Amino acid sequence: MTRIKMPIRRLPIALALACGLLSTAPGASSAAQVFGSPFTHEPANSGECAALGQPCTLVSFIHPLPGSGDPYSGGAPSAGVVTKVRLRARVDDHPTQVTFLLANLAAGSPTTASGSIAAVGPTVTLEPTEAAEAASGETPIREFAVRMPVQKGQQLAIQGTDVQATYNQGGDKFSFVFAPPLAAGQAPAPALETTGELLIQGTIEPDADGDGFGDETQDQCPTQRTTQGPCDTTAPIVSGLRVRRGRIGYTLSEPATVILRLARKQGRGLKPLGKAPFAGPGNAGANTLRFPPYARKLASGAYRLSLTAADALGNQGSYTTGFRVKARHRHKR
Ligand SMILES: [Ca+2]
Ligand SMILES: [Ca+2]
Ligand SMILES: [Ca+2]
Repeated sequence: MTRIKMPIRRLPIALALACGLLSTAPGASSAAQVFGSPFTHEPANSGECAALGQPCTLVSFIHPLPGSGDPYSGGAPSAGVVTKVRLRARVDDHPTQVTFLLANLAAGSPTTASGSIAAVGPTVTLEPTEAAEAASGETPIREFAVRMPVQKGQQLAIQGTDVQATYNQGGDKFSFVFAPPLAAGQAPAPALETTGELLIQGTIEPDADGDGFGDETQDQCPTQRTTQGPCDTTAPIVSGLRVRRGRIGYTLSEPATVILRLARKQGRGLKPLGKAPFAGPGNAGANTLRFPPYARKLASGAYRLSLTAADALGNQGSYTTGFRVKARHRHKR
């Protein structure tokens, strides 16, 4: 569990801008964006779920914008992956658990809304905060690594039983309370009531390849959906390409799409055989196939077989081999 200090309210506006905290302009983004609570407040009059005596879901609706404090209800400013959430929650005597969520929220008015779960993040245990509050005078802001694919406009949410993470002062209707809690995969449910600002903030990273991993800290290859490790830039390696007794054989270093072409040598040139290249099996390891029907009775002469092997990412390598067809002699007795 990481505890961080984020004295955002003391940041000058220019610095907050530089940090992306005022990211109100939605749309495609090429850098991480921070959205949600600016943490200008401490939890107050919170503990909605405990008051209801049952688990509940708290979904963000409005957060004050950093600096101006203007209400903003746009949720996530862009699509991508939420890679971190920060929560300012007071926890009394006993550790308590909270689950991070993203929700689709349709607010009909400031007091009515329906909500459904869009993504489920981790469930974490929050330790009591009394000692930290006594030492620093503030409820700590805790940061958690998450991986929640997000669409523009979705809202940060939490689910728990006994967490005090709202600033419920002055009658602000900034969040919606769902009890019973929202369940993943269920149709939108109506909110039970409203409450104050949910003190939660998220970091969205772009996800250019749409693999569900944030491109700045979770995905080493933002151009390839099939990998989160280093990019695959290697073409399949073909070994043992040969023709023997009417069969073609080769070994591939990785699965590939294999295209073969057959040509007959004529003088210094090559004359393609058949109208189109033909496909071969593309398994990693040994592969064999017969010649296509038009090439099963080849005239005597010299031939060239070329093979192109491409992996799923388009890395491709080309190989050739030559072979001869000898004239068949008829022996008369
Ligand atoms: Ca990605
Ligand atoms: Ca990737
Ligand atoms: Ca490869």
